[in-house]
Amino acid sequence: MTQHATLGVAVVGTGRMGADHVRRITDVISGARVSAVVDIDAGRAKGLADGIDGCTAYTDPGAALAADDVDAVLIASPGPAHEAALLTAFEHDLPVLCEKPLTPDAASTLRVLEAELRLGHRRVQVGFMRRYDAEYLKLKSLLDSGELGRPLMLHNRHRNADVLPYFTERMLINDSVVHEMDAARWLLGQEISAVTVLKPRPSGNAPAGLSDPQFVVMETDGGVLVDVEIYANCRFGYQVQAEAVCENGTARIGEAHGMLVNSAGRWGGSIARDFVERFVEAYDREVQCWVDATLRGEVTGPSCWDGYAAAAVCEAGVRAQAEGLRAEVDLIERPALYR
Ligand code: ISE
Repeated sequence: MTQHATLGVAVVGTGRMGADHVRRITDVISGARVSAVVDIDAGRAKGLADGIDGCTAYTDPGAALAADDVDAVLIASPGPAHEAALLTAFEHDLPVLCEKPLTPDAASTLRVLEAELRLGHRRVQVGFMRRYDAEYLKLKSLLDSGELGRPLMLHNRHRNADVLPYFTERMLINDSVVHEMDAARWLLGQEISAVTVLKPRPSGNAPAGLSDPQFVVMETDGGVLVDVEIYANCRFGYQVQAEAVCENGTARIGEAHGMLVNSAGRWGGSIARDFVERFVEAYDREVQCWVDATLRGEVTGPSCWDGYAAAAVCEAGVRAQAEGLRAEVDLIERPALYR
């Protein structure tokens, strides 16, 4: 790999997130350009590439990753396609930013982690973008400062206005609560050791077959309780909130207090429509940090270990959800590369 002064990025998968990242790299952040777009839909890839100077459209990730003008890869294809793309990136020793989930289950994530271990150095930053949100970052530094004493509980609310028709019950865990699983591990610096899932009666707004909302309770190996209300069809907007309860105080984020308007006998503000809007700055910061670190020859941010640990917690979560029991998380010992 020859790295150019401006990082040439191949974006693999140009659906909603992929197309948004193409826009971000082209128009928002510095130090990188999109030199390749890859999609099984040739027309969609060509449509995007045609609007960008020096960008080539591919349908085969292998061909794109072998190209001379590709220095790094951003993987935003559907989860089941990630493993093959990651292994191809490793063959070329290319730096990768991979959207969550790293892969859809713990066994395949472990295969990716082992392949990175064989390379002998980190190559992957996983797209857990909550870690780049300004409010999450403030909460993390407050907890790390010790000012509030030890954290005891972390309450979370994760609400989507609605979800696509193919959204399944296990996706409440794998696709949505996975963010809180990672955020809790990161905020607390602890691993999650067990998961329980409770279900109230389903909302009449939930599609048939989807028991929505659900209440997920996680225990950490440091004795903290983490709860998450996941409500995927709340209708009113997109809301992600977290409150840490500590020995000497509490701290809450995600109230989204932008402008408050008083008018016609009411007061209030607006609620984001979806995660692309709510977390736009976090995504920008995430991709900029990846580009900056890559240009410095470093790999920072959530690692394959974080991707694997989140996948293992998801697996316990899905078991707890299906069987109505408390499921323990099964983790391998953390390899030295990720300590
Ligand atoms: C989606 O995939 C995301 O990553 C969003 O952040 C989350 O809020 C949503 O529930 C997921 O489906």
